[in-house]
Amino acid sequence: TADRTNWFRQDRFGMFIHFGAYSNLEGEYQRPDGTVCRNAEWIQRQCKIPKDAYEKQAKAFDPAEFDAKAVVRAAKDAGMKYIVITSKHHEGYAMWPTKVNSWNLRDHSSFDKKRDILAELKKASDEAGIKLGFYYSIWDWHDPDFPDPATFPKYEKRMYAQLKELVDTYDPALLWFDGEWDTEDPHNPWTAKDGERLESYLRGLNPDLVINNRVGKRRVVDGDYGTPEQEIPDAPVDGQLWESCMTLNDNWGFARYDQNWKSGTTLVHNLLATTSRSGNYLLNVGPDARGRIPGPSVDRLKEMGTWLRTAGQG
Ligand code: FUL
Repeated sequence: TADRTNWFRQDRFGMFIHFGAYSNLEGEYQRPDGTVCRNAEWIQRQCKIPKDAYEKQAKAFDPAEFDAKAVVRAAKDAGMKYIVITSKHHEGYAMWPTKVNSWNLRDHSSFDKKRDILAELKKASDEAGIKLGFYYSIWDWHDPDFPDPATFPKYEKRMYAQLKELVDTYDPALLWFDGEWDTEDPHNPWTAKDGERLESYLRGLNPDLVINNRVGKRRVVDGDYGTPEQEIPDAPVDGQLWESCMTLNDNWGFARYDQNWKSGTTLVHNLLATTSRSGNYLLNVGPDARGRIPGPSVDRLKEMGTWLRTAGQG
């Protein structure tokens, strides 16, 4: 693992991107009775949006203004060295033209059929010397085979196929799993054994892949590093590598109503608190329905970069 994680231990500061079909709602769902329910990437579940209504809104998703070069520039200017983007969040919607199903940005959207934002991001990242990784949710709200232990193996096959597509097509440096838990969903069939099997499968595809601990059950032996969320632990967890992920406001996905932005001072403080404890800092942006990173996010990233360069570390 020492070799595999070399870059990860050096790079320290990354950009998380939460982008999916939920982004198209921009945090607000108007119910048939006219009332509005608010949430970001969990909006489908938290607002109990019926499947057909959710699919219908996804059909209109057209992030035409997603600009991979601008995203990479924003990351680089902030002093970030790697990017992790949601390839598939809990909603199950793939952000690349997967052949496994049609619930994806090419086949179920109003987006330009010739575009592939993961390919665009890969190219722009390579050109800028930035590493690219993919978040992938094991938990899947869309695939009917997920929740039933009897049909789960069928889902698992499709999940393996999607992950192979991602590795073969985009050669990611890192995979960031999520949705392995049973706290939110007591019926989540994912076990520690499933995690071990998946991890060795992925290592077989590419032994250099850096993988987070949510591939399994967040045990020290699962994956390469721990994933505290929205917190900076006092001490490293069990001597494991770790990366603290955090939002710039209160949400991961874009939420029009959420203007509770952290200050540049707080963000720099968090970055230093994390890295001084040998952790990595993965700071999130959530592009809007058109694919643009919100202005207040870009401003804060700029502020951090300016501070880092002034401090002579950028
Ligand atoms: C959590 C997810 O449920 C959130 O939506 C977000 O992706 C966060 C980074 O991980 O477990």
